[in-house]
Amino acid sequence: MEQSDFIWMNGEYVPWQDAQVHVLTHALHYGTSVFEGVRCYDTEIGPAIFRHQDHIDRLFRSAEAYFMEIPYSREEIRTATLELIARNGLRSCYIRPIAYRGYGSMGLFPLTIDVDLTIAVWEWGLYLGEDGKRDGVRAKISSWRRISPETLIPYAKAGGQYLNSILAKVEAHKAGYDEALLLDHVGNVCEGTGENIFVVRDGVISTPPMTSSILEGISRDSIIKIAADMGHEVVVREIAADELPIADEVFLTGTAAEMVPVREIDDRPVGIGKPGPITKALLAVYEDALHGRDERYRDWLDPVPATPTSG
Ligand code: PPE
Repeated sequence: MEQSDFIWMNGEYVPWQDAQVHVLTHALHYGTSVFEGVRCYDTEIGPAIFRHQDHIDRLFRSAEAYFMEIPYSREEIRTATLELIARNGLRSCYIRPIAYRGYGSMGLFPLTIDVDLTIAVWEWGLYLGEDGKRDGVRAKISSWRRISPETLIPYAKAGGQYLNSILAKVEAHKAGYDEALLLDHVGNVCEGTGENIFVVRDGVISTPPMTSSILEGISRDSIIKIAADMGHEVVVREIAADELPIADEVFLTGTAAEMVPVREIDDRPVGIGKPGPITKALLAVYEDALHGRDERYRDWLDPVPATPTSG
């Protein structure tokens, strides 16, 4: 991976290679961590973090779901992140805050173990590649179902939960596909391994609801708002797996992946087998929003100060 100079660790700016944890860190053994994936873009108004506050709020929601008290305020995390980007001299980057049960004791009762917080920033290209974004990706419906609310907490972005995504991702990769699509525990369409899904048919855009065990994506929310502003109807509803083969267009949204058309599902072309007109039109406005080129979405940007405020 691309390294940067500093990582913020429990309040301090630590050189990249010194940002280490003990092997008996609780989260390493039991997945007791919650994290975020955020992006900073080189925008018209300088480097700026996309929907920063929304990501921080979700971090706190995830932490609460697992009884973790983050020992910093939302505002402390926000300013530390802005400062970290400035100190690393980055104009665009991926941002990974993670709160985790640290070193102290083992065993499944975690509430006595301190919660640590680190924030890392580095340059990270698109998750499913530039060509995936341009031409669309080939997806496989996974034999693994997305975690259900009966076993875990689908709305939380917690470390351990990603074993589910990893199983689906590896299965798809071994079978020669770019990405896996997971159904929920009752067989409705849920999401990709790290992206939400949208389906277009007869000009109507649909996306699964919270009750389909999705992670409530911030990119998903942005696309819903942009689509509405473009005069499209977006229907949030349960989507049967049977609807995928008859969709005109399918696309995925996520911070790491941004917005990616799906051109094939289980070896059948989606629509005409390349990114469709609604997908392309949405993508163009979304790109403008991310890069501060569309005034309507400037409020979504949290600008990074031009120079580090200290040290
Ligand atoms: N579902 C899952 C399971 C998921 O991990 C993500 C984000 C989304 C939906 C989309 O959420 P949002 O980024 O708020 O639009 N996945 C993050 C981590 C990916 C990773 O591989 O790590 C991300 O995109 O940053």
